[in-house]
Amino acid sequence: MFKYTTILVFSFLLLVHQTQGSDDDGQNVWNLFFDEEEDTQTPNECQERQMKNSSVAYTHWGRTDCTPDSSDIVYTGYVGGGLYSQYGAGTKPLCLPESPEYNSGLIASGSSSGRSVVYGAEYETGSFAPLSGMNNLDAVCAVCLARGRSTSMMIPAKRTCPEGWTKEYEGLLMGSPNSHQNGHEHVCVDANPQGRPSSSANHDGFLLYAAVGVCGSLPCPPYVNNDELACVVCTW
Ligand SMILES: [Ca+2]
Repeated sequence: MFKYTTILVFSFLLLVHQTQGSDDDGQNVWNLFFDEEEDTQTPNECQERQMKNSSVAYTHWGRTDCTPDSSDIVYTGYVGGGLYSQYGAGTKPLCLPESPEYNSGLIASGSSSGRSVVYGAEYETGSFAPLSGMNNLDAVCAVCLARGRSTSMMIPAKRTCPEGWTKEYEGLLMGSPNSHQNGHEHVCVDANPQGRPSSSANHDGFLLYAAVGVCGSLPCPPYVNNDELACVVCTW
């Protein structure tokens, strides 16, 4: 039965090829089964060419450098966002450049009234022993360009990337505590963070706290109640 079915399918494809051999659709059907290439590039060469033409930017939170031999610095800056104690403050962390440019045509009163107010960020790690020395330092950042890659992702609660992905950096998942009015996004801050030099004054602003997982709707094991969550940023 299989033998006759095979002959029947082969005859049909041969007919398609003969009657529509010059037609693209017919050729595509033929190529699908017989793996004929329309050009001389192998699939690997084609993929390599596409990858060389692609690149992706990601933010390296907590440091002003990028992964050596993997990514190039686009710009460095300071982490910023909404004030921790204000409802409605911005919830997405910003990587503000070291050299801002202002448009004089779009500046009015110099007042924060009726504006969305952006603050610098501090690490709030006074009660988190591994990074207690960073407490109150202003958080820095870098935007990095990963050449030859096309996408990036942050994986919470991981230190390693899936097979085939490039690890850009690993770090500590940080966010805002439950008690703050300004609940902001979690970010993956480098495991060896830097602070802006001479920025240890406690100004507050957009605040970064270590994030922990809580058992319940999160299964334990494998998660551990109240343990700080790692994170990793990967590119492909
Ligand atoms: Ca502070």
